[in-house]
Amino acid sequence: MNPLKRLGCRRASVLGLLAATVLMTPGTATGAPDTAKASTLGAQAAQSGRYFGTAVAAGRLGDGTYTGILDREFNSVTPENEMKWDTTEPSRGSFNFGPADQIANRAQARGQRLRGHTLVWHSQLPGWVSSIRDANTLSGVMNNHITTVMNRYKGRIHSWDVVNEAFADGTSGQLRSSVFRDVLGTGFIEQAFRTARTVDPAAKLCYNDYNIEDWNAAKTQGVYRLVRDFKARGVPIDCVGFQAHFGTGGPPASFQSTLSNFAALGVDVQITELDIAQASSTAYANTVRACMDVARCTGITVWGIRDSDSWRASENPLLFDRNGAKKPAYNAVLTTLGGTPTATSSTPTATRSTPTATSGTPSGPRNATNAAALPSRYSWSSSGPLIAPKPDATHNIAGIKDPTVVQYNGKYHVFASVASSSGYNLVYLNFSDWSQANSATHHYLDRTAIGSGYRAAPQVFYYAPQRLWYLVYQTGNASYSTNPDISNPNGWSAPRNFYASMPDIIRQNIGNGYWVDMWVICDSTNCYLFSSDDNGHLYRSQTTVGQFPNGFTNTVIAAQDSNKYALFEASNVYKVQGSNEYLLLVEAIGSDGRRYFRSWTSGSLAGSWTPLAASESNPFARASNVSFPSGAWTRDISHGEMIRAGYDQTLTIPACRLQYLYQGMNPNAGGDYNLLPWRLGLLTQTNSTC
Ligand code: 9MR
Repeated sequence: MNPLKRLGCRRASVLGLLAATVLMTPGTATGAPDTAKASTLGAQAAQSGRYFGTAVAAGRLGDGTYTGILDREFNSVTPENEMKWDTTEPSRGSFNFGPADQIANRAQARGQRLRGHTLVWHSQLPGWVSSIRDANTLSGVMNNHITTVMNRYKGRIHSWDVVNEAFADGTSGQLRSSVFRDVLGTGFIEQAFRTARTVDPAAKLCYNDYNIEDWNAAKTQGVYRLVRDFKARGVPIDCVGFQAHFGTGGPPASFQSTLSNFAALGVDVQITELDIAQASSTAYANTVRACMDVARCTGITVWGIRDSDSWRASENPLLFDRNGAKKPAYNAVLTTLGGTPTATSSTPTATRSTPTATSGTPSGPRNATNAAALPSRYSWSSSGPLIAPKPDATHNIAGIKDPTVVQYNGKYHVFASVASSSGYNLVYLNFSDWSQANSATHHYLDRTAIGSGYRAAPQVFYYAPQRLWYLVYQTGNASYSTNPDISNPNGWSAPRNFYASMPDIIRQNIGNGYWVDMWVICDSTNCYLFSSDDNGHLYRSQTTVGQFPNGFTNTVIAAQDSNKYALFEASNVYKVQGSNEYLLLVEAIGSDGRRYFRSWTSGSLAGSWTPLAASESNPFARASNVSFPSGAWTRDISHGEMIRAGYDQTLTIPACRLQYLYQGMNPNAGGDYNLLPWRLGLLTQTNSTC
């Protein structure tokens, strides 16, 4: 929903300007893949689901040139030294997370992903550890270190270098001597990975090393045997990091084979510390191509930003010169990632993507399998108003709107917009039964870290891979907060944005509309963010399940209608339980000026949408197909949400006896849109055949 535009559009509809409007038959929809090219490394890498990161030094974060490039180009960050043992636990049991927090918090606030580097390494190890001679002591110390550091950043690190550089250089193919190997034996690596898995099961656990890029090297073979053995025995390991500190020639000829051979063991591979003496374009392009050509190569990190930031500064090994200007190798990398270089210069360039063609792709009839899942006509029975505003001394609420609801732990948890003359914010309530909905306590979320200011149209779900609740809402951008406990209103984090700014394709199509009603849904591979523009367009961006909530890109028009009122806002997308079908609902304004819902289905979230019950005469839910046993209190069936079968990010709904929580209002009310008396009611499907 949108706050400000309402006067205009409601007046238009009330004046009956639409009465003569012929409703467009189904919004044309396109599932065309986005082949947009980006002009920054991170944005371009994201188009293939990869990240492009850099090592970051906390000490340089005050340098504007440095942070300018960092935030423009990179979507993953590795603390260069700040998570190493000598910094995080300089003396036994005394932890220092200051510098690492500085990097982690900054990255998180900007939607950049984090790599953790590193938990167990013979170097940058404080003397108190390297002097331990007792195995029990060292074992406890190592486990405690892993546990404490990983817990600190739990849920925030996509990949952890659990063990770093454990193999010897040269021809032995064996572990190097270190306090860990010498005191604990070769099993220390397994112990470290097992401990790490129990602490943060969502983080990918990597073994990271240098000089393992050449398939023929003894060291490479040693690491390969370790990973093969771990996989064979079920020891947890998810990835291998190839540091890729190369000489002037770049990667060895066998590099891509090495990556593929490791990937074939069932692990991801990542390039974790890339730098190349003298930074030849060819050498960089060859390195990046090796990753792009291996499906399980999930990302690339360069080991610093400007040459002057590098640990090997005299070899000028990075992508930016000491002034921050892009070097030729930068363009080689961007091109190899699939992007389009702009002029090589130090001027920051905004991310640009070419809008995708939006021509409609007519979709075929629903196939037989899917047709069985949902009927193509609907009738409903509505409750009376179940939830009304509960103003208090500081919240002079006129309407409660845009509900989102999950059932969890025996309760309904409802979040909604609350509207007053001073604007929009959010409210939370829970209750065990609809009969108690009206007596539930309203918790105003402007009193929490979510904060005051414009927040509206929430959507709640549990993101199972991170074991976190997400509340998605609009703030002008698409924003979210997280909470480990849905029932604790004070547990929500401060808002963060999904996008750096409005995607270009939206800017180009929004006209006089508003960017509203963000909606996230995931399948097993990707998460999609839908949004509307009150101008006839439904947009869709995507990221991977692993990257979520970061990396939303590839924004396309998922559906459109030349009559903006026919494809207006408040879209919902659900997975239908027990079928391969997804259901799309979009709110429209009918020829009577009243709100109603149209529906479509698709076999995939990124596919095209086929009309289901999508017209004024055969609506999904409209006053005309709803009965009101307790009195016709509303003629609008407006912004709401289905009662789901579960509560996770798949947004699964039952196929039978659907229920829809919606906003309605006294049809005689009028005046200031923000003061309209919206209430929440519940529709129950009455024509379910199952
Ligand atoms: O870049 C890091 C440099 O600032 C430190 O002085 C150095 C100390 O060992 O570590 C550098 O990073 C290393 C990384 O942590 C592991 N692989 C090799 C990197 C370059 O030495």
